[in-house]
Amino acid sequence: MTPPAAPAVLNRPLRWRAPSPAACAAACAAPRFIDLCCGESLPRQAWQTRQELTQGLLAEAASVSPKFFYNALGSRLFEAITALSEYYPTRTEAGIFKAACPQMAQALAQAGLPHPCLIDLGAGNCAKALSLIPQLAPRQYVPVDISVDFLKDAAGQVQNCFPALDIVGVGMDFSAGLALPAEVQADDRVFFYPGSSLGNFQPAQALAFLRHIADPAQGRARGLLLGIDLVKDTATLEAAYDDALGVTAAFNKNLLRNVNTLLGTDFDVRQWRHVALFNAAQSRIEMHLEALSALSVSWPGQTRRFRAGERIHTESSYKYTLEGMTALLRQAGFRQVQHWSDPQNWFAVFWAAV
Ligand code: AVJ
Repeated sequence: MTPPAAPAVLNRPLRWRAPSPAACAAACAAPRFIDLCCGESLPRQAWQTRQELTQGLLAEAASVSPKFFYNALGSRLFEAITALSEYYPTRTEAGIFKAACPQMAQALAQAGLPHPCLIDLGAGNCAKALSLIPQLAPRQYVPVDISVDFLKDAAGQVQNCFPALDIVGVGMDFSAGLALPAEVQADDRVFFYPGSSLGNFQPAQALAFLRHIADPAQGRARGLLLGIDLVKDTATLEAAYDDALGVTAAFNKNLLRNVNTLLGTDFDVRQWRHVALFNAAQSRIEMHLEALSALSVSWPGQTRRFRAGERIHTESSYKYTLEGMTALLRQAGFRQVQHWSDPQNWFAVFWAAV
């Protein structure tokens, strides 16, 4: 499949460039930004993070949550992954957006949401929302991400592209709940959860999270635009998570560097190997880090020994069927569910209205 041509704005690298007069004018309107996870310096949150990491590392089957991939370098490595030929999800989803965007806008309008408050979960570089904003015409745009500094830059770029748009950037870890700040409009909320990030939750947790979004006392969603990766042949799936250049391997190993920073562990990245496999019984890609030899890892007050070949489970990325995701959304309380997909049925974008 030929990748669709991205709008010029999506090809802009996230780096400093000499500002144009227009950009300088727009810089006067820097987006509002609320950091709820600056956290790593807030003693309580830092303590909770260390607790969570310690628990995972000391478990018999060691694990670290995939949210710890996303420090500043991790967000950049993920951005590089989305440009890999093996990683089909991003370009396939972009193709669906491009082809079906007018129909998506129509579905929102029919649901009485011609100018929604668009809440972008795990917005990252905001590239996906940038392609939809012209057609979805949000009254407010709310990019949310755990990678605070990366998101700040990206939200600033969105503001440069749409100087009049009301933007409220939110730095937060929403895996534990969606307590959005008061600056976020309460009405006409449409959640945008693209890229198949919902796949990081176990199906039961995914259901709970979808219910939380739809709950009038919590997320207050009127609708949800959800991108989901679909089950397909194992070779295609495994190549997407174990690319020839080793970018995904670097992304996986960078998690150990982030854990060193957050917890004070002494992981040596060179002692670990990237492993990606499709677990068909559970319908999920698993990523692990495997110890190349017997070793031990220490951090304040603790040590964990690993045998040669022992693994740390770092990510599960669940793959759904069209029927399975439709049923899950209905079960979560969304009444009207429809979807668009690519010709190969590799990826789907769902519109679910409450
Ligand atoms: C951001 C969770 C959707 O599971 O495909 C990419 C993360 N991990 N390559 C995915 C990821 C390895 C990605 N999500």
